[in-house]
Amino acid sequence: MAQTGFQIGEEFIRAHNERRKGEVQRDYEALGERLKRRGLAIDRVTGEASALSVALPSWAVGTGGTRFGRFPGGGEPRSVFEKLVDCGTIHTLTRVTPRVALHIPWDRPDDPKELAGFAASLGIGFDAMNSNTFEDQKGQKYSYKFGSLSHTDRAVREQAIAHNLACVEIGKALGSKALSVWIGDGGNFPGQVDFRESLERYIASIEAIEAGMPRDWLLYIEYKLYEPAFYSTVLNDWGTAYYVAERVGPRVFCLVDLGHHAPNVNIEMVVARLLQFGKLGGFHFNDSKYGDDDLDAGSMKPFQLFLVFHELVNGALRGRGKNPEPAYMIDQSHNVTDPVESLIASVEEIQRAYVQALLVDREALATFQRDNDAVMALRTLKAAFTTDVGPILAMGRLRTGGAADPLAAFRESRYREHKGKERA
Ligand SMILES: [Mn+2]
Repeated sequence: MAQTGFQIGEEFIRAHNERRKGEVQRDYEALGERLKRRGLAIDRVTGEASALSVALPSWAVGTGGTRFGRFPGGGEPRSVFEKLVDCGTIHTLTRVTPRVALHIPWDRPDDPKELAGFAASLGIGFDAMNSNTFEDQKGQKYSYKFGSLSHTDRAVREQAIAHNLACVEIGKALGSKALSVWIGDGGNFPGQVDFRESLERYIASIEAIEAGMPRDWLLYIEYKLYEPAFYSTVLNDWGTAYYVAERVGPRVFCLVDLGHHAPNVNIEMVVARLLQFGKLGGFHFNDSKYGDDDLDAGSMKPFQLFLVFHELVNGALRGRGKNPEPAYMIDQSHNVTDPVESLIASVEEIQRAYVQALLVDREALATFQRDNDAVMALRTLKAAFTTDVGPILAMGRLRTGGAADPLAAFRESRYREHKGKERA
């Protein structure tokens, strides 16, 4: 069995919490008073906040990079086991990240059963499997230079389908129940790709993958506007993804990556539409200024994140319909920060937006919408968005055994310093 090395222990967290408990309690009571005046029971909100679950991507605990370089810090994970240790640490501190999404082949385990056992010893499990046919792997027969699932050559498509089914096989041993597929297929120049034929080939490949999955698995298809194909992308937007999901069948759902849209696209409306049509599978959270920047969730557009959760809460209140429980996952690239710190901060931002969305006075909002009172409708949303829900998040962690201030606890523990020595 692999070694965990240094870990942040219960005793350490208890001491950290002991120093902050009084302050958290006072802030919590004050906020509870304010929410009570708005007809909200704070303990119920705190319970819902603690029930949120966000999956961590195995690839994000290492330093990312751009095509201009990568600047790793010390103590980075060197294996999938060490990546799980870092993910387990984030769960230990935040208590809302019990699952890891594995990327194959970057984190292909030699022995999936052994990896599953190691994860269980850390108190975590596995989320969706993520396939990769957007780059060539050592020893593969055909190149994906001109596409994978939509390639013009049947042999290339079959190789890409086989890779996805291999991911499913690994996932079965790990206890995963879903496969996420994103492809880079598309064209860089006008005329390069036949739009219609390439989409038909992609759909046929998705049908083959879906047919090869166990009955209780879900298939998430992730669309993206552009990059690496800079002129046209085969699965480019939510409408196309919706069409594919609808055509292939009831186990196929659309995955919304916040960074995969043109600037200023109304993503919260995309979310509402997919929920309405019963085809929203889940999310990849991140944030961006210009394109698919993969910055930390909530760092650029926290109001947008809140509006997305507002629609998700609306959807849940209206009844899920054909939509599964949405799969929340972070998909970020940490280039200048400690990846664990960025992930802790992102988890907190995601949870914050969710809790703020729970505070919306939906009855008042419905009245203002009926009366066409735009000013008061916006004000109703802003009243929730501007509420400092920090005490709810902190109290939720105190009650579930996490750290009152997970980022501060991480630094106090000198985790990275320890790992720098272990992972020399
Ligand atoms: Mn993504």
